Amino acid sequence: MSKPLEGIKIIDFTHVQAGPACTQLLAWFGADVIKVERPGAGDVTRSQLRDIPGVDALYFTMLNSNKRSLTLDTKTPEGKEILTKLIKESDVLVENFGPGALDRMGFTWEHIKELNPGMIVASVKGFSDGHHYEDLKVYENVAQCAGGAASTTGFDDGPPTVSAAALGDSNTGMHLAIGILTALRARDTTGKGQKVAVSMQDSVLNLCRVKLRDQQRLDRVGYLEEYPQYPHGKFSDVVPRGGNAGGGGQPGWVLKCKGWETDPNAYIYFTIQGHAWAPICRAIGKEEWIDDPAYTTAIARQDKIFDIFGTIEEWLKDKTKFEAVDILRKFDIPCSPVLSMKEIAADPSLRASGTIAEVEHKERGTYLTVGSPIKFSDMKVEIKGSPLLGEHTDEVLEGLGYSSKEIAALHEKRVV
Ligand code: CAO
Repeated sequence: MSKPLEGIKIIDFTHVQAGPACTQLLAWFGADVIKVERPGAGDVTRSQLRDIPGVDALYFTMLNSNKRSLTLDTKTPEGKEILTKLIKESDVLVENFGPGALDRMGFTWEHIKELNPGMIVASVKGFSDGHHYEDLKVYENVAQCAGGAASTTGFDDGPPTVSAAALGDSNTGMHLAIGILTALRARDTTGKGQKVAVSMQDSVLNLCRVKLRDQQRLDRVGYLEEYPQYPHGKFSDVVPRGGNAGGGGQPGWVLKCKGWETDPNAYIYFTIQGHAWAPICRAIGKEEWIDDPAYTTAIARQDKIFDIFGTIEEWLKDKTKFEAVDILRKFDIPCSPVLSMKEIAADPSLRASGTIAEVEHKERGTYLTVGSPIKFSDMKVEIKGSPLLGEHTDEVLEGLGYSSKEIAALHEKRVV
C-alpha cells in the first residue's frame, strides 16, 4: 500500500525528543526521513538511560522508527559538501539544535533558500524568534514551566508541578509536523518553500489555553467555581493549581477504589456531567438526591462537591477500578480506571489498534513502542525498528552519486 508522504525527502537534523517525534510521525506516513548524526556518537538518546549495555536505548528506538541513519560531520568541508547535495534534492530540513547552531554550521535560511528555493526548513526552539529568552537552550520541563503548565498543575498546598506527558517535547513535535504539512501544501501552489518555526513555550501554552481563559475570569470575578478552592478556600490574583479538578464545566476528581491502600493506581476518574445527575444517583444508590433541590442543579451541588465525591468513594470501597467502570459505563457516566503503564503495555485493545506496537530491532530484539495515535481508513501505519548509527550512510552517499572509493575515503577521514 503506498503512503501519502512517499516521495517527500526529509533531512532530519533532530535530536532528543521534540524534533525526532515530529520526523518519526512523518516517516510513519511515508516520508523518506534521513537522520543526520555525528559520526561515532549520534543522537545523545542512543546512549542515555540504556537498559542493555552497548545497545541503542529505548529513548532512541521509540522516537526514531521508520528512519534511515546517515553519519555526517557537517563541520568539515566534505561534510558541508554532502549536506549541500542533500539539501538540493530534499523537500524538508527539520532541526532542533540550540539557537543559532544551524547558522554557525554555515546553513542559514538565506543560504538554504538559494540552494533549493522549494526547501522547507522547520525548527523547534525553546522560545520563539525575537522573544527575550530566544537565546536559551530548553528541555521539556523548562518549557512546561515557561508555557504556563507547571504553575497551574499540582495541588494548592504544593509547588508548581510538571506533567509526565511530554507537553514540551512530543507536543511541540506534533505542532511542527502540522506546520510542515501546511508548508508542503502551500508549496504545491506557490512552488516555494518557507521557514516553519515552533517554540516549545508556545506549544505548551497552546495546550494551556483554558488556564489563560481562567486568568481572565479570575481577573473579572475573583473566583473560579470549578476549582477545589471554591467556595470554601481562598483565591489570589493568579490561576491556582487545581489538583485533579476537571478543567471545564463538569466537576471531576480522582476517587479511591478497592485496594487503594496498597495499589498506587486503584483509582478511577469520575466526572459529574450535569445532565447525567439522575443516572449517577441511580448508579451509586442515592436516588433521593435526584429531586432534592439541594442537589439537583450544578450550582446547588457546588458547595458540597467534595462531600458528594466522598459518598461516591464509599460506594467504590468494595469495587475494583475495573468493576466500578463496568457498572458506571452502563449509566453513561464519563469515567476511566487510572491505568498504570504496566496495564497499558498489556492492554489488548491498544495492541489491536496498533497504538502499542511490538517492533523488531536488529540488536535488542523486540520492544514495545507507541504507534500512530492517528488512524486512517485507507492506510495502515506500519512501525519499523529504528536504524543503527550510520546504518544507511553508504546507501545515502551512493544515492548522491559517490563512488565506493570516495565513500571509503570519507569513512577513513571520519567525515561519515
Ligand atoms: N556534525 C557536526 N556538528 C554537529 C552535528 C553534526 N552532524 N550535529 C550537531 N552538531 C553540533 C551543532 O552544530 C552544535 O555546534 P555549535 O554549538 O558549536 O554550533 C552542537 O553540535 C551542539 O548542538 P546543540 O546546541 O543543539 O546541543 P546541546 O546538547 O548543547 O543542547 C538542547 C541540547 C536540546 C538543549 C538544544 O539543542 C536546544 O535547546 N534545542 C532546541 C530546543 C529543543 O528542541 N529542546 C528539546 C530537546 S528534547 O527535550
